[in-house]
Amino acid sequence: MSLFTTEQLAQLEQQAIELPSWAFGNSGTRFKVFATPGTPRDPFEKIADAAKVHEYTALAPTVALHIPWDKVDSYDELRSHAEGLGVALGTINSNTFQDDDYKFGALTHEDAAVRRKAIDHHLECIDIMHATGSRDLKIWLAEGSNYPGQADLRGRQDRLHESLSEIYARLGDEQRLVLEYKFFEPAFYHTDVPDWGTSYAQVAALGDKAMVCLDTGHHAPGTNIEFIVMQLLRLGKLGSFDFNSRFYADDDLIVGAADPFQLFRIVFEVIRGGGLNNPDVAFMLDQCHNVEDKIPGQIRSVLNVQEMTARALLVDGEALRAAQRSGDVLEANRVFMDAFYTDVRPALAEWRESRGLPADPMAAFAASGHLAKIAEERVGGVQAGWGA
Ligand code: AOS
Ligand code: ZN
Ligand code: ZN
Repeated sequence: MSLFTTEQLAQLEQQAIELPSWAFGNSGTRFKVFATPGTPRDPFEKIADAAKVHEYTALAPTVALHIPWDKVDSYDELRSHAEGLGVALGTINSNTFQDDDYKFGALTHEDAAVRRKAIDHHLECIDIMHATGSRDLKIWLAEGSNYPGQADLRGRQDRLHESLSEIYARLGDEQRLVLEYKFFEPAFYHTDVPDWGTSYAQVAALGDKAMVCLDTGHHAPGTNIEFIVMQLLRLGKLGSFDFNSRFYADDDLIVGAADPFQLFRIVFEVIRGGGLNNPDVAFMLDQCHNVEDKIPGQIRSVLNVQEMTARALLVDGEALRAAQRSGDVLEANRVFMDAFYTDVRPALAEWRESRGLPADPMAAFAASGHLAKIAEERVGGVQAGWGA
């Protein structure tokens, strides 16, 4: 007897997680970036690596790009390259955090010329989205200030609205803007989009095609993230997740590694709020693999999301509601924890095999010798990094 019902298996089969192209490049801390042989040298190779993750798991059919890191001469060519490998191009991430001009802001800058440059960058991203067939433009802003008094907080919020309005007006009918929030870093006193409330206020003022992006690493320690997930779903404004895990700050570690229970609680609220396999809610990863191999790092990540989704699907909703209604605190908690403590791995392995996938994608990938093969093939050129 399978652990899962047919309906639960159907949910698991539909699950799709978007991979970030930058996860396949070399990354590190401000102290050192460790290079790995075989690291992609261009966006084409990053997509080939992402396609491997999908090949072994059937969980990652799309790849998010970052502009300018993934700029190419022909997006048609990049698109057919991806399609030829069985994946599609996904979210386009903008970048207004690397130019000297943006030292004091981009979309919020006091100087109209700098704002113009930042807005134009986003309009270029929308043009690229038409070529790549992407739906979402994801905006994360590195804007803020370090010292009290340094910036006019209110003026910046007003300019942000004006800039976003111009970008929003350029979106096609099927396109969306997702605005990510982050409570600190690179600025340390204030950030212009620090929390879900600010992101919500800004996107609500734009219209239906603007949504909030929730990066799990962008909250103060102790924040109840699943509550935010519930609220945004309730408001119809949860556009996407950037999944990763953290111990201290924005660590960008493998999702589910630091706190699998938190991931379980988040996915439970996603299911409760109708967000699972709902095209309006994109599941993306936003991670860096500093010391571990990148392709298996991504395989581990999507499997972690799948495992916690499988566990969350096992919560006995009726029993939970009955306990909640009758005020049976300990029974409600038992029902919830029973699902969390269920080891779904053997059942998932069996189910994968029944679909022609490897029972253990990590082991199958390791046995394929693919990492050694790309290390040998990808010589010459410059390895991609977080930022190139
Ligand atoms: C930055 O902290 C954000 O998480 C961004 O989503 C992302 O890491 C960056 O934009 C890479 O594209
Ligand atoms: Zn992010
Ligand atoms: Zn981040």
